Amino acid sequence: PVEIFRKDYLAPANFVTEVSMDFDIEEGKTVVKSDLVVRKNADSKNDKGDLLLDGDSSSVTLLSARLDGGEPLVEGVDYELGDQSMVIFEKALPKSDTFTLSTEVSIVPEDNTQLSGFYKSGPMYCSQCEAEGFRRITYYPDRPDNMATFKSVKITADKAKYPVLLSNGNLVKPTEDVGGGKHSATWSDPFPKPSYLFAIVVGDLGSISDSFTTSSGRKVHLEIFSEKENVDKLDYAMESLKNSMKWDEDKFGLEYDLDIYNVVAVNDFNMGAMENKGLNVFNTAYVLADQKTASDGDYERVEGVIGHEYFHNWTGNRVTCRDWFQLTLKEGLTVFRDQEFSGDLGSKDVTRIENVRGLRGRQFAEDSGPMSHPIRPESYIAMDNFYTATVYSKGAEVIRMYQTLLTPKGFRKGMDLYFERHDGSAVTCDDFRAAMADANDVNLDQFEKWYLQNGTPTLSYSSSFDASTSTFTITLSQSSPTNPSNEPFHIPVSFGIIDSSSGEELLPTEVLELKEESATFTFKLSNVAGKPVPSILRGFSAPVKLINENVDEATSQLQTLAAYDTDGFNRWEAGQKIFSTAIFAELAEKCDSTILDAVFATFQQSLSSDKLGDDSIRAYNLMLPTEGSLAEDLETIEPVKLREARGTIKKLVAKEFKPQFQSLYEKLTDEMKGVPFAVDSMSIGKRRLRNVCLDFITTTVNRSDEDEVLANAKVAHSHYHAANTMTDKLAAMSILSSVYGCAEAEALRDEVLAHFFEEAAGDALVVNKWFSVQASSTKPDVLDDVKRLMEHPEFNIKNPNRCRALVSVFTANSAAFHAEDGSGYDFITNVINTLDPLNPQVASRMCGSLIQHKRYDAGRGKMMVEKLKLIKEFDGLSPDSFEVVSRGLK
Ligand code: B3K
Ligand code: ZN
Repeated sequence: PVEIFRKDYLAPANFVTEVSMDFDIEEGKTVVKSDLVVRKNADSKNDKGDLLLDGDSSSVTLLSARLDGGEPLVEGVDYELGDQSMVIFEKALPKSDTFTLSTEVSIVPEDNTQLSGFYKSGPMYCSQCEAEGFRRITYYPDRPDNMATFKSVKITADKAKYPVLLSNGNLVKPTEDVGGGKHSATWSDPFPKPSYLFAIVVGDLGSISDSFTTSSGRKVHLEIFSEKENVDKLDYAMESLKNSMKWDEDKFGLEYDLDIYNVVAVNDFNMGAMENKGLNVFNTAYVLADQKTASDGDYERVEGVIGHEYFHNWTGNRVTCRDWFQLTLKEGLTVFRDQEFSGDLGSKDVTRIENVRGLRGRQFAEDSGPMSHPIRPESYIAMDNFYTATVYSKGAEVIRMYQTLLTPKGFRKGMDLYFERHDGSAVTCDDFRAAMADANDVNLDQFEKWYLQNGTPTLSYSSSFDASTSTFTITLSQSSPTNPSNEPFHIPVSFGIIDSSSGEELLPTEVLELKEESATFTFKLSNVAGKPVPSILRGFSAPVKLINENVDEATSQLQTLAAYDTDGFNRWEAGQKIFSTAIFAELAEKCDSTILDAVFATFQQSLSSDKLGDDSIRAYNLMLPTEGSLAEDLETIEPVKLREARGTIKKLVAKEFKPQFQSLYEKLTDEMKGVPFAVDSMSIGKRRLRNVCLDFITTTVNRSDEDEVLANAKVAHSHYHAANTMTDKLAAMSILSSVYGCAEAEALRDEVLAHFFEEAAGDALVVNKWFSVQASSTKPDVLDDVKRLMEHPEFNIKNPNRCRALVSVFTANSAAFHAEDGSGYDFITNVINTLDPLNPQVASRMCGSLIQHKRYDAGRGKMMVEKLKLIKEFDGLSPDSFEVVSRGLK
């Protein structure tokens, strides 16, 4: 495997500027003809003028190649073929500055299990080209800085089996019969694009359509396709699409540019969705939604991902990346845009809390392990490994910091300048930063450190108040414990001050800029009644870990913030910190009444007052931090002990507040009675809060008390059967899936699982949930269940959604996956052995479950390393898995 470095970027010696393609699809063989107009690049610093084309020889068979319509080129004389390339020698190229290369290749989409390139998914064919899949369709300079106009894409296929023929852009020649039971259609995309945005879809599909009139009055035809039986689940996606189009006009003045916007839902897909120009392809999980099959979380994801792919039309497609190292240029920015969109349509605070929970759960872990990389990586072997939480989520935080530093107005100015300068080109993260700096006339040189350095910085603070002069002093310091050689970052710290006794805000939010290792800021305060308490990093203004050096006061300060902070995010955050302090104390067997009292007081407050935010916020305030985010603050992770410690605190809370949870549960049940199903913030909030109550009500305090186990199972069982939403069903079923130790309760569990499966009636997304719920059970024998489920007729390792629903969900079930006997590690190693030859992209993600070995105790660490070594020796291991495993062994 070859490692590619950012510093080695060279513009190509030749560009393809115009493309005409012809796909002739037959069962078992698709022939692809391409005419590529090539222009020599006069500015190239390449010393050789050879025409370099990428092509994956394991997928593409070259049938012929000609230049300017001449005789077929001869291998070894005019060109050479490598494993991954075709090089046409400079001496064979015409002398003119532009010429045409015509190639004919064949591919077998039916055999493509990698789901990269052109492949078959059930009754349809579809493509996935990002990052480097186009080279599995034909020979081409498959790099994002080669932008070409795909002038004509002709598709021919069996008419009866594949009535729908789609590609990017506009339909220029509608479907017509061509004889032999076949028909064809021709598409043309007027906007130059890199090959990774190319798409083709062929199938027997149903659709819904609508239209959107842009702010300048152009009517755009919108159509969303899926397999026919799912057409009734497309309405929410369509609504979300129209909302996205409107939002981008209002917020950024960005209008859609083609006459058609097509979206296709595909069952076999490696990731979430793909922003191909005018023809988005989506994993069904992010498009289909209806009351019966989708949870509130699913609806949120549909809205978010539909928005995300739509927003790429400007941030990604109109302005794209010069090379793959710049991926965060489009991904970080587009995630930021979809987060803002979701926040504007729903609740800002809730969206922020959810995004930060996600960042901490996944990105912080990535950044502290062997896959840690800057948001703009310096090297890669398999680019697909770098579609990471760091590039996406931390990348979005970096974009958010520009906005925090420059204000939303200044950020908008920067965006405008970015498009003014770069529309239609392939650029770098430095170009983006320069646009932000120039539009606002500020210096953002130091800000580049966020692109250059990896690891999560620590931000510590200490504060004091001099009552005699009413002066508040705060000192901020930064360091990078995982990367001590890091130089200081430019960190925006949103900051305010709350009075501990009046609860009043003594200082409204200000943005402090920390550029040095350490800096001190002072504030004159007035009307101070109690102690001024600093509220730091409001809205989570930077992706750092925050540490309060005033240890003695920490808990009381957090209590003030949990009760009075005007910043919704920090109010939630304060509660979370109180809860983690208690859980860590319990883990160290040092949990005392001071911290427990603080935990109880925080719960009491959230339970008794509905003034601290809407029901969703209340729900989040009543949730303990996840095992994943707790693990991030531990030197050595002992997953079983961590689960126990968290469980202990949860039981104490459950016991203390059972009546309150019960009455809140009942109150919400009454309020929801007879109200028609809706997915607005209010309805979602009520369901979320009620299910948090359910979770505490059914928390078994004494496991050996069979009566208690049974009583709790009965509560969950009735909740399940009374439920009329997927959210409620899932909440109850998850609780039941962890029930054991009482035969009668187990019978209720099994009945619900069987009922759910039957009711799913084969609906793939619902069946995925059925697998996931069982894989995340806390039952001691969960691995046996998972192994049994691997043999279930509905399990299919080749379908990424199904595979992740069972296997990846199990690896995230930390205490079970990291079982002391190493059984979880054995299991995943076997899965990787089977999966890697079929689908390296999905397999390499699974290798990720073994690479954090340094974070675990010695016994576990050793076993994980052994497995990594074993995998590295697998015959024909993919470059994807090789890269992750090698990093894991470094
Ligand atoms: N750009 C695609 C991701 C492609 C992943 C390739 N392995 C989806 C997105 O971020 O919108
Ligand atoms: Zn994206």
